Amino acid sequence: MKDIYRDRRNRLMKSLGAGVLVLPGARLTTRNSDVHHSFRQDSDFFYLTGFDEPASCLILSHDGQGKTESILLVPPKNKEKEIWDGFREGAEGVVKNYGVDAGYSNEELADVLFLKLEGHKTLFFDFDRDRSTDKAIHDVLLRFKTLKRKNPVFPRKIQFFKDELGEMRHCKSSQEVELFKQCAEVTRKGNEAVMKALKPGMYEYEVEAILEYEYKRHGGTHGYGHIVAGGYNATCLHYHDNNQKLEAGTVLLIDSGCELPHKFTADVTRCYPVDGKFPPKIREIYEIVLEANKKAIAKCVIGSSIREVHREAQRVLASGLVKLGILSGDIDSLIDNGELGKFYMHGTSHWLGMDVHDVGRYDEPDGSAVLFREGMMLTIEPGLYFRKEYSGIDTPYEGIGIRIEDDVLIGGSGPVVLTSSIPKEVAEIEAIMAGK
Ligand SMILES: [Mn+2]
Repeated sequence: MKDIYRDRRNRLMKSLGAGVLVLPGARLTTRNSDVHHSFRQDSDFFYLTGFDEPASCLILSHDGQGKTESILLVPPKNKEKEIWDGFREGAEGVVKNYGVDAGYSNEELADVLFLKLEGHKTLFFDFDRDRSTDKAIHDVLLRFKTLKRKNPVFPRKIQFFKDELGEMRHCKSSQEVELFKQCAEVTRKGNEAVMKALKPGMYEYEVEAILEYEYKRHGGTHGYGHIVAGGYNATCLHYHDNNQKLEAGTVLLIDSGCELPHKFTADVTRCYPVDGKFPPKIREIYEIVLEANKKAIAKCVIGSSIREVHREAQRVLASGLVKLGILSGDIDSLIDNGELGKFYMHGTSHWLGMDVHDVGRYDEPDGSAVLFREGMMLTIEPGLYFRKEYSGIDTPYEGIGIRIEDDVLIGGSGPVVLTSSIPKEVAEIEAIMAGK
């Protein structure tokens, strides 16, 4: 893996050109009192380093002739701190084990910045990632500016690099796709365990515990908060209370994905009947959403776009609502005039990778849609949500919320559904839940 990270750093600097780049990692954040939230490294930082300790900083430089240098500033070795909080690589460890050219203590940031920025005309830096690094950059530039000696060469130009890095992360290599498949497989195991355990009277948090148990015992965790929404709760798009009892005759919506230590995460939504059999009214809605899911997936080909995919999903959903007699009129008009939006109020897709809502642009500078290229990964997640409070329309489907979400790779010869092993056909789900 060392070589992968080094290669990414070199590619980034070669695409940016001459200059020096500063990228802080994530810090621990307080949960309460002196307790911290569990640490999650910043995805950009991890993508370039593979390094998982908090309060670290990466400095990359490129001399414009093709020579690059990588430096990591990390928590210093400290016997007492390590007794309490665990092992630290320290400045020497990161050179040895993470393939950077030099390591320093993060306490030396001000001086290392002064040393490493000198001689460079361009600083690649995104403000607002980390307040104290913002201040360190401000202070070091001020230090150069007020230097007594004549004309020191220091960066007088600051260039944001988030877009260039985002472009790199956007198209996944075949190796990255393989890593992602591991997330999809553990997520499948979580879903399978839920299907086997689900029964009326269980609580949403028990289902959440099953998912987390499967992810944890495979070395992972959740890539975002589990949405475990029984019955009516599924009409809340990002429901997260996960504390209600599951009733027979309802459906449980699970939107959850496993993140593994390489930081890729799956993002999958499935709906399971609590008592093992889809009630007819819910099934009518389920089949419409499933058709939208499949037809939208079919549009995931090179040269298409998230806009086209979304339109396709919207058309299927609007047609379905017309057939059920809930909406009436021309399909495209129902989409454009917001009628469909009363029941389908979110997008169909987002990019997917090391962040569940991954980096990558959605629009070109001229306002046109970014077209699919090989290696892009996205979600397909159409849904329908019936809540009079939102729609102002009485329907026989009040309280039903269905979403079916898969993770799709834009392949050279068509869409590759990376989560295809997680059942979504009604018959298949019912058979598994019946123990067949
Ligand atoms: Mn999603």
